[in-house]
Amino acid sequence: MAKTKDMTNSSGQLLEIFWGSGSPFAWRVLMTAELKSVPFESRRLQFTEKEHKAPAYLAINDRGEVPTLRDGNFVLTESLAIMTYLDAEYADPPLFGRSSPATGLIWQWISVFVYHFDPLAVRIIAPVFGGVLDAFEDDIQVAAANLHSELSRVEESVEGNLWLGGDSVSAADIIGYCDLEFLLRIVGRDEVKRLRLGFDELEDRYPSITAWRDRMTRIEGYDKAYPPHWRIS
Ligand SMILES: N[C@@H](CCC(=O)N[C@@H](CS)C(=O)NCC(=O)O)C(=O)O
Repeated sequence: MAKTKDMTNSSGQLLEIFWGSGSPFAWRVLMTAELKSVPFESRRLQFTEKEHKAPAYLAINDRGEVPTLRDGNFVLTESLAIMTYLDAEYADPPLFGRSSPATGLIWQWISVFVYHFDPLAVRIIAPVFGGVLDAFEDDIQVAAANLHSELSRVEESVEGNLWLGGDSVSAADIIGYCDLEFLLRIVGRDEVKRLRLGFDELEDRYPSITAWRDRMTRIEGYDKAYPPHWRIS
């Protein structure tokens, strides 16, 4: 039976979500939990203090990555798995589709982001974090061009529908949105802007994506899940 919003687990505890600010993977999970009004204990880990590499955390996530969910004795890693677990435990609103076509479309879009968009985005993000932009500039330009092809597909989809999976917000929107916002934050840095990757003209180039991003900011729990340190810097 799906849980109602005020239920605790069999040990009488709220489930816990371990996360770090700015992680798109953790953000997906927090957005899912907030959208569903899941009662949970927030366990924020400070990356700067290496709290995600502390022995107590490695005991539940031996990769030392966020997010992790703990529900009583049950521990789950991997953001997609956690989103699926939350959807199964807290049915309302369903984020993986109300019909077979909707479920299929949602997974199609999740796959597009996981298998196509994200690997391209990493080809830009990793050199930025590594401080090796110049050495990778040619590859960054190729990755950016391919990312624009992916964004054109998203544009076409949200031109006809409000949401990627159809007529209600779904896991595909959450995953796509968090991944896109993370990329836009990185390509918005001055040192990346000078490469002219074409993300500055987002609103003109992708008006339907712009409207979709705006819709995303109005979903239930959006503000609570927003990465807190992004509000400051
Ligand atoms: N496949 C994992 C990826 C999680 C992940 O890479 N998290 C990053 C933050 S964005 C992390 O914790 N990195 C810390 C590290 O690897 O040291 C998921 O979907 O949850």
